[in-house]
Order: sequence, then C-alpha cells, then structure tokens
Amino acid sequence: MNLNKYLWVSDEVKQALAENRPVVALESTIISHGMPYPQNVETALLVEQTVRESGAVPATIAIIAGKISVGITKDQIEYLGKKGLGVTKASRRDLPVLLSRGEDGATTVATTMIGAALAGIKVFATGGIGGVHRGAETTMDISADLEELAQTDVTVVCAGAKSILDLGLTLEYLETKGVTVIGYGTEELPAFYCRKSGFKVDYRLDKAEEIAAAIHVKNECGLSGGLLVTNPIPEEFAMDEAEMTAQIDKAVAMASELGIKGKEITPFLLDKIKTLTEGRSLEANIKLVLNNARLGAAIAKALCSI
Ligand code: PSU
Ligand code: MN
Repeated sequence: MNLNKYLWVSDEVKQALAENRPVVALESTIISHGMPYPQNVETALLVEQTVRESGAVPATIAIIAGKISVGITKDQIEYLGKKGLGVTKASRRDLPVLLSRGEDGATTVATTMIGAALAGIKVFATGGIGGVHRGAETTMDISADLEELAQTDVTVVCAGAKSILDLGLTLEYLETKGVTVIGYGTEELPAFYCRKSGFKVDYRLDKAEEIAAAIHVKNECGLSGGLLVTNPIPEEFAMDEAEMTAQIDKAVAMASELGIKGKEITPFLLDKIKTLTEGRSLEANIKLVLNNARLGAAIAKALCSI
C-alpha cells in the first residue's frame, strides 16, 4: 500500500509508536452515529483525556478528505460530532469509494481496526462492537466488525455486546472465526449497559498484564486476527437488566415495524433506547467508554513493557 497516499498519522502518534510508548486507538462512528451532539464531542474529548491520564497516547481515527487519519484533531472531532448522521458511517466496504473520491467518513470498529493496524497500533478501546443481529437467520445482518476481528491484528476493548444483537450467535461466530473472547475480571459476557448476559466468555483474565501476555503470544505465533476484551460497566453505573431487556425489545420492535435495516439499524436503536430510558442509557454508555479507555491504556502500557 502506498501509505502516504491514503494514510495520515499525527506527529504525536508517530513519535509515540517510534519510541515504543503506549497508544490507544479510538473510533469515530461512536461520535457521529453513536451519541447525540454535544455529548458525543464532550465524550470523545473526555475519552482522549482519560487515555492520557492513564499514561497512553490517544489516537482517534476517522477518514478525512480521503485519508485514513490516525490521531485526528479536536476540531475534526468537533466537525464529525456536529455533522452527526450527515457523515458517512464507514465500514470496510465503504473504503474504496470514500478514499478514491477524497471524502470524509466516520470509522466503525472494523475500519478503526484497519487504520490502527496500518499505523502500528495494537490496542483499541470503544463502547460496543457490531455483531450478529437478532433475526440474522433470515436477514443475514452480521456486522463486518466480526470479520475484521477474524483477520486484523488489533485488540478491541469493549463493554460486551448489547442485546440488540443475538449474543449467543455473536459468540458462536467469533468462535468459528478463532477470535478469543476475554472477560476482564468476569466469567460472564457483559451486556453493555448491564454487567451480566447469561453467556460465558472464553477466558477470565484479571490483570492487564495477563491480557498483554496473551496478545504477545498470539503475535509471536503469527496467529492473525484480533482479540476481544470485554469489560463490564462499573457496578455503580450499571442499569437494571429487566428494564433494559424491556426497552431494547421495544426499540427492536419499532425498528422492525418501520422496516429499518442495514447500517441504519444500530444508530436507530441506540437513539430509541436513549429516549425510552430518558437519557439514562446515554449516561451509562459514556461511563462504560471511559472505563474501557482506562483498561485499553493499561493493556497498551503492559504490552510496551514486554
Ligand atoms: N454499538 C454501540 N455504539 C456504536 C456502535 C455500535 O453501542 O456506535 C457502532 C460501532 O462503530 C460499530 C458499528 O462498529 O456501530 C457497527 O455497525 P454495523 O452493525 O452496521 O456494522
Ligand atoms: Mn449490519
């Protein structure tokens, strides 16, 4: 790949990587499509600050004017947040046209992994990943995030997956693709807003150093693909399971009534769930992203000292 033509990396991130200092990648679809303005911009900046306070360099990734841009500026974050749904949500399949036309795009987990890998970043923290949607046996709606985890060597720290997805099928898919699912301090897959899901992770690891050791061994063995680290939302911010199940079911029913599908479905559901919980789901979402930023930084630090 002609790197300079399609990839831009900030000086700060370049220097940190060159000096083997920890860097944590951050995505931008969560800014444009995952949260409303202005909370999206406030959160994105707070996440960057949290990564810094935890001793790593943040690298928010987006597509700007046809370049996969790693370590975008505060102004660019503000621009993506204000433009919101008007920015193209860019997954792997969107890259050829966006880059050739010199356009902008907000990167999903899949494309943020691609950008991170190209820049040489090993750890990426976010809120939630895409997965196998409920009803996928007829819609075939399976996020490209899962295929990316299968092939691109970046560790993704998330808060598990929310039950807008079929969590059981998502775990089966990850197993088929050889993606290790780690629970940080938990045996149970966290369900984003809630700490429990009723499903088991592959391995419980209690320390960032243990996670870094697993990543290191995977690299040494030349095993391709990412690792998925699931980090439960802190107890004090977790939402009631029965309430969330009921509200998510309502939101999913609305989406199916309105015939919403494809790339629109996740942003639609997030927005509906926010309204149905009177904004409380957004508060929980912000807290869990910050929690993941801290763990991502700890893993990146531990990796640098191996
Ligand atoms: N889940 C969230 N917030 C988000 C997303 C998922 O709680 O913002 C975004 C992420 O960018 C993820 C994408 O990669 O949605 C998945 O979309 P799709 O299912 O269309 O691949
Ligand atoms: Mn989809």
